[in-house]
Amino acid sequence: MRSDLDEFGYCLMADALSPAQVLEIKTRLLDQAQAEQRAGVALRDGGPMPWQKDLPKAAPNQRVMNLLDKGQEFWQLLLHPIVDEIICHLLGENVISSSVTANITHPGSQPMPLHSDQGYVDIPITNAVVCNTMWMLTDYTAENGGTYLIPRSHQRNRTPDKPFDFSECISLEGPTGTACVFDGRVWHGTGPNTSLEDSRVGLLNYWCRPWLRQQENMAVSLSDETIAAMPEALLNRIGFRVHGTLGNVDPNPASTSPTGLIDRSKERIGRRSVSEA
Ligand SMILES: O=C(O)CCC(=O)C(=O)O
Repeated sequence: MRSDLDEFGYCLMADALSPAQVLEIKTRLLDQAQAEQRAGVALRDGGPMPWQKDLPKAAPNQRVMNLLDKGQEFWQLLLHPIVDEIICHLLGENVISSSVTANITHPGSQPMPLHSDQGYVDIPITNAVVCNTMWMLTDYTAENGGTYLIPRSHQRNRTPDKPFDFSECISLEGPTGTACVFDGRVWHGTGPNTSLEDSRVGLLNYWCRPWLRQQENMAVSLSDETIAAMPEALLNRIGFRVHGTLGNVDPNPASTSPTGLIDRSKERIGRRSVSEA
């Protein structure tokens, strides 16, 4: 897997999740997705571009954000052996989670423009600073929205100049339970779902080097209850750790443990409360 990732910019792991893990994670995800639909806050995606006026306007896909706060079922993905073995190989041992989200494609969706997941890095982009793990919670096929990806495009050192030219793309395919890790420089995007009734359920673990700003603002997006319940190994992986001089809270040892882990519950020494002021 490591040599595939280096050479092709992506690698696949069969049976990365057991059927029981898939069931547990997918059940919680689909419940959440339905609840967001009922509440009228579902995040829709996969519609046509503004200039594609001849296509149906609907955006059939659904994104579900901020999953770490929406169920403990998702936590295991950040502690999976793939992190130490593959993600750390690419981004170093102090890698942190940038976001945990889902992308569910439904029939009739359009392809996402091709992009690199580190398009915000100045050109030429010579090193990976992020990567993604796509967890396939259903079978992935070329018809149901299997991710479009251009093998070896991580070596091009730039972002796509023709984001709607899919001629070099392969479709990521694999049975339920497969994981795909892809380098942040690889050109890719959600494939179109041309099937009649086959939805594709994918969960994305976006990872970054520990000095890069995370996609999700974990310190704000996670509830106090979630943070209090998370094991230390998980807090380590979501950025609740000082890295060099970055991500600091206060050099005062009251707020960081001897291992450098930030403990929000510890008293801030010398703090005057707002009500006292
Ligand atoms: O869901 C997919 O197949 C890919 C999603 C993607 O490329 C993205 O969210 O940036």
